[in-house]
Amino acid sequence: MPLARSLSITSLSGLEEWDEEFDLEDAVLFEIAWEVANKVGGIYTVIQTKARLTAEEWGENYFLVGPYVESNVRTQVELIEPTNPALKRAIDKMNSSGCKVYFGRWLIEGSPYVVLIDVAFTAWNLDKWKKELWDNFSIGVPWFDREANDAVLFGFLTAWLLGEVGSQCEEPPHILAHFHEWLAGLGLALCRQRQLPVATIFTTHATLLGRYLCAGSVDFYNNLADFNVDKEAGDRQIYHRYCLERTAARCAHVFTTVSQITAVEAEHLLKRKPDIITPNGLNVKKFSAMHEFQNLHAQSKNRIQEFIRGHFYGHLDFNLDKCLFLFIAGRYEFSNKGADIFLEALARLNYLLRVNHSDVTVVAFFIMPARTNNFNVETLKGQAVRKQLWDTAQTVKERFGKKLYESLLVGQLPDVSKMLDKDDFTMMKRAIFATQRQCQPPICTHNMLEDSNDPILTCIRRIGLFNSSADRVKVIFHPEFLSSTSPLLPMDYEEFVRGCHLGVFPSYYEPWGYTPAECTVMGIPSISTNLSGFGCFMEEHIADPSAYGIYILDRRYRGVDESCNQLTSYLFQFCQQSRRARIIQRNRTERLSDLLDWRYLGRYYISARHMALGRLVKHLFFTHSAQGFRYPRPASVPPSPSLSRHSSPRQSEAEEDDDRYDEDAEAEKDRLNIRQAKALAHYVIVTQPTQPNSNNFPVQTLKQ
Ligand code: G6P
Ligand code: 1S3
Repeated sequence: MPLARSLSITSLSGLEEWDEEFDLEDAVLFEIAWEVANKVGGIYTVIQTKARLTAEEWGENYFLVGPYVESNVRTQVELIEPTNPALKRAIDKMNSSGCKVYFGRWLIEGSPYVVLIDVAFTAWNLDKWKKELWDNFSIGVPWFDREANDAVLFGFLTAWLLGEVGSQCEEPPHILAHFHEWLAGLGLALCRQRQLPVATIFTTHATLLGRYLCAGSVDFYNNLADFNVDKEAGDRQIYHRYCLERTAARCAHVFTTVSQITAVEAEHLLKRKPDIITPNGLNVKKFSAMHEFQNLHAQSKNRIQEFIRGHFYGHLDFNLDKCLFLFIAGRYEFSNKGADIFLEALARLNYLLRVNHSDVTVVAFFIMPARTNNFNVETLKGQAVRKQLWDTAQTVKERFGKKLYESLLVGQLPDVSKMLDKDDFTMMKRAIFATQRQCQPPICTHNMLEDSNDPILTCIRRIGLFNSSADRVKVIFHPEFLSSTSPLLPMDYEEFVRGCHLGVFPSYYEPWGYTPAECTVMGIPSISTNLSGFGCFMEEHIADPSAYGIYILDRRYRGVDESCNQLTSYLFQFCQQSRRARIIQRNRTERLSDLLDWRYLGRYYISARHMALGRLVKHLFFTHSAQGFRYPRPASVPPSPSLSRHSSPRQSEAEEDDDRYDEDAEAEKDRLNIRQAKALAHYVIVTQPTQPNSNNFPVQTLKQ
């Protein structure tokens, strides 16, 4: 395959030890996922944020492969002629055989090339391919499962594409194909079954069975080893999907997943231990001025406060300056995402704040999309009333200003008692009357279609958090993702997160969890759990996570009630922090963002690719050590044993002005520690004598 550009050597440092016959310039990387230029869930974020780094590493030899969805293509993709001659020939050949395959640039950072396949266009092949699937793998896909049918079409088409690319070159290049999640997995199994010269990687971002089991009332982690997987999958009518997933995992040269906890899950449920963990990163945006993100917090917080003024009109009997904004966001899986224990902990926090006569008010936002028929009238009215008050104040201010100006023009000090006339008072009284309200401020911003059995609303009814004046904890359920064009809360998700004080994600099932990671890179503290990939990763890499604003809840070794108490105590501690302590904590949180940058975490992907190539090309074998590093505790935090008491930077208001705390010096010390720790995180790739391919999994693993 003629190549336009060689591989970037920076990212592949250490490769000088590769066998000379192995020409790296000849390698091509295909990354295949249903969520390429097609946002469905978390995998989109993985691929989209990683694209810049991978495009830098592989240049012209990197191609993302996904489904063609017209609405997405119109807004995200620039269609062009294929840049690579062999790939062009392959695409042309497929198109002349009744397929519709497009080539373009995905208009995101890194502008990677994308090959988009219209699966519906080749649906006429479905029966034939399903028969082939049955004959070769004994997997039968029922006609009514639309998603699985798409997976079959997508799988056969991607395998066709990869086979075609290889056969279009006189000297076939080294092809690496990285498949994400079960929806793309069949292409991998077919590559192995057809014995294509392709080094394959399969990454699972959650197991199908794990997700289903956790959503039920199963004690998942204590019974992982004992599940009868076939029966459980069958009972949930996902046996065929499960077979597709398991076949891909078993056939891959290299099998990876996003966290240690999901690795254990995969070992038991998919019956293969992942070869390497590939944690999820983010594209970290660094500000030149260190305090820029603090300013952004203040700006966004002001906008949330405006919304609160409208939402609580007539009941604004709390001090907005002492109001903390907490939030949970994500797919609406009530117990998997921990919304259940968050609500319970909020009820307990409400009690604690009341009995301690705290002047702090907490507003907890639930941003989880559910079925609605639009905003409700009471919520919209709140914003209209606020706007009217604002307009009234502006009008009176203008009239007042005009009179003041006229008085000064004639050289007189104004008679303040005559500055406002009767009309002004009437206008102001009318505006104040409009703020009278008979009902409590609403919990939910929308009209829910299933109001009576919605899990969040049902739980709120049980625990009695109704936004009453006496409550120190208020709840707002926004059952729709945020948008900057909303008439209610016109902010996009990033702006909203920046304006909040704490993200709360007490998940029970969370292979990785991007929400707390996003909080971290924006300098917002968060609560996650030791059952989430992110929580475990942070626990492993940071000596004292809570000092950095990373609170990790124990949901693994404690019962629900105990975890709930722990969550309550985290929340209560957080409410007791002074403003100064929160600012310091945000600075520390933001300093962790390097750890979540693809520039650091991308190394695990590189390692997986080397391993896969090593397993395909038998004379190469590498041992890999994508060793990590551990952030020490912040310089200003005292060492143990007092650490456990002081690890979060709690200070009394009186201490706020204590200038013994030198924030810049702490940041500098932390940076030095981090540099030293990173230096230890060397990335070792050592060539080893040839070993037999340890991954000779029978392709027909599921055929007895
Ligand atoms: C940022 C701003 C400060 C502001 C503070 C509020 O740090 O730079 O000017 O006082 O946020 O913090 P808080 O935690 O009370 O929202
Ligand atoms: C999955 O998306 P989810 O929210 O369904 O993949 C994400 C990306 O790897 C991961 O962050 C998340 O935990 C998984 O659950």
